[in-house]
Amino acid sequence: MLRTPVVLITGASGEIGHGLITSLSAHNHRRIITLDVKALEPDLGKLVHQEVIGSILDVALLERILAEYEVDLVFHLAALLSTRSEFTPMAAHQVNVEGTLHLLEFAQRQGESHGRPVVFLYPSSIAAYGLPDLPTKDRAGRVLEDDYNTPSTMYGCNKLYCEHLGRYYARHYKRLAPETLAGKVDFRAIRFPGLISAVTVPSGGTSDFAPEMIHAAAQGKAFPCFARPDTRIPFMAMPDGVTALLQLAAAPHENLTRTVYNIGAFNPSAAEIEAIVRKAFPFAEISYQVDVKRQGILDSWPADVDDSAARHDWGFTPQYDLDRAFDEYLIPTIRQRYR
Ligand code: AKB
Repeated sequence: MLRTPVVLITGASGEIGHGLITSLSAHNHRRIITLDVKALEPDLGKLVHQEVIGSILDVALLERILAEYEVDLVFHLAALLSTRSEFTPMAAHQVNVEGTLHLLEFAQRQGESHGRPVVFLYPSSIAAYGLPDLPTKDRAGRVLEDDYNTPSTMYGCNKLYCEHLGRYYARHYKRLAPETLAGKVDFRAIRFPGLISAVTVPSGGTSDFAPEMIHAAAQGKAFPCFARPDTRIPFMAMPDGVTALLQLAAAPHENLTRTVYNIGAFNPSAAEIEAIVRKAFPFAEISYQVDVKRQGILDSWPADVDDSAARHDWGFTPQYDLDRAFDEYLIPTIRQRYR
């Protein structure tokens, strides 16, 4: 029996999945299979060929997908984010590391069975960095991919290790076997900054203070911000994040000089975000109730990233700078949403 070629999206009901499914179904001819423990919103569910409800840790389920479909593109989005992972480090390791290992092995087996490399897109994070203190963060400025790779969160450790696992599968898998088995997984990772979506609200992350502030203001809810006003990390509008994943997936393999790429768009402080939000929603009730422990995580993340490799190798160019992101995407869409 001929298997059908498809794209597989894990963690599809999360924030990135939302935009990715919409974009993929509009522009890509492959059928979409999703795998998530949570059901998709009904409107999104209509855009996919099959919605599999289940866990990436369920090997039997992955076997069934392997038997039925010819997967040649994977977006492995399933993960527990940084704040959530600090409360449940064992669960984080299971989902973020063991889950990724299962998916890499699944992609390897797919590649071996249909004879073409499986392009494997992995959203890593600025959490893979760990700056030891604020003076170092100030001095470091725009960090390169290989600098400060000493994360201080479970999530960051998980992401950094999975970047290495992906590189291992792509370049060195079973290197002592008589035949060459590496290269069946074409692993490509993006270190995402905090993503801000106008249509979904994040949960379990530490960069969440920014999207939470905007969504709370639009709903007329008071927002006690858990980050200090001078907190500065990189952010990006969700449509640019989704476009970046699709662009990297489509990039010719020979153009890629690395397996992991930084991407950035803007990096306002919490106070600068507050000022923009207040301009749009003058009655916003924003105060600061700093959570010293979560702040410690934010302080360990870089203030900005150097994304010249992504710009050079696969033409990454964000469409939304800070002003455009707020004026043309976030504020109008969010206003509409809570009308
Ligand atoms: C988080 O805050 O955990 C995520 C991330 C920066 O990866 N949004």
